[in-house]
Amino acid sequence: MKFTKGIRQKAPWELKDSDVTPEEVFNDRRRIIKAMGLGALGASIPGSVQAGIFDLFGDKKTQSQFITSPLTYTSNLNFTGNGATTPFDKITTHNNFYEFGTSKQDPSNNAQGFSVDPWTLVIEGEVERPLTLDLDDLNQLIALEERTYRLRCVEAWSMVVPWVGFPLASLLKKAGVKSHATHVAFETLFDPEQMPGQKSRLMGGGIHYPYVEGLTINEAMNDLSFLAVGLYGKTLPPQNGAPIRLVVPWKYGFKSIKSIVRIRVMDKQPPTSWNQLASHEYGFYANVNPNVDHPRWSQATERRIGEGGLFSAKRINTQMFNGYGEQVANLYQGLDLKSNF
Ligand SMILES: Nc1nc2c(c(=O)[nH]1)N[C@H]1C(S)=C(S)[C@@H](COP(=O)(O)O)O[C@H]1N2
Ligand SMILES: [Mo]
Repeated sequence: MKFTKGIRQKAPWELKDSDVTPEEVFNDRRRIIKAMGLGALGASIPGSVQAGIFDLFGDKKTQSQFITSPLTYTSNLNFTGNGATTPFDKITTHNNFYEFGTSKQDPSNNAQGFSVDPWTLVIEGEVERPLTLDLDDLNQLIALEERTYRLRCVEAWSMVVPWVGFPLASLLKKAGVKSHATHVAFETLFDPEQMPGQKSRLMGGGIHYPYVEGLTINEAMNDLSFLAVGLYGKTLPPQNGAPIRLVVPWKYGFKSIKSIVRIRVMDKQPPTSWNQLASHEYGFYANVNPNVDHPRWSQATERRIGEGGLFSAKRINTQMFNGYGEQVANLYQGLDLKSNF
């Protein structure tokens, strides 16, 4: 829960269908109110507030405004996005990263001081060779490739993101998964000094931190499961999950855990943050499925961020497995996708 200038901002688990659909309109309305306030006050307003009026015309943020550095990679031609890539300024200013606050603008505003150097990622548990990787290892241990994937949030919005990274399976193979392993657990950094949402239950949306996620071993070894260290050719901006985050494009966005410090191979299903918060609404599998509605809203369509007009985003049909069924449908043969959501 968050209060912004008297307007109560609801967390996703509180939203109703009528709340979810006009989110962009809601945000634009807030900007207009801000802008109208400015009009009434005239020239006497301070510069920081004045910035609000330019928001109305699109607060474009460029790559140079975030601390990112160029990466060396090759383009994977199987995942090019066919030119439909969401603009950089949308991908980096419309975020979910509750460690930095629950509104879409909070992460880009509050995460800029987030320090990821030094960083340690451990791969442990049911593996032959546990690994401890530092920041340089993340960008150099495995050859980087660019893959443009669709990202579909459970809140019914989506983007198309040109990630840079490597398959999760490549890393797991380096560690050597033991034959009886069944699942992989992921954990985000816990650092309340750097992540204000971890200090305040109100700001952190009620999640029990650290944020945790998980996959079955077969999902983790699927070629689509990707560890991203960059987007648009450069290292990840903090709000997108620097220095390394998971991307599981056939599942709802909350599975794509950010700023990972621990990967633990396990022999049982691990707990996951959104499932812990509201188990009747967010399952372990969380496969994108237009035929299974969220208890409070439809999943049949989605708003494609950055496409459409100033006050709306283009609405398109949601695809089964977010359109990646050819690569992953075989993982779920015999599983009832309605009850195993
Ligand atoms: N640690 C952590 N990871 C997270 C989240 C979060 O709040 N904390 N939000 C998730 C959700 S709901 C989505 S939709 C995606 C959004 O990724 P993006 O901001 O890069 O678009 O990140 C996911 N990973
Ligand atoms: Mo999401």
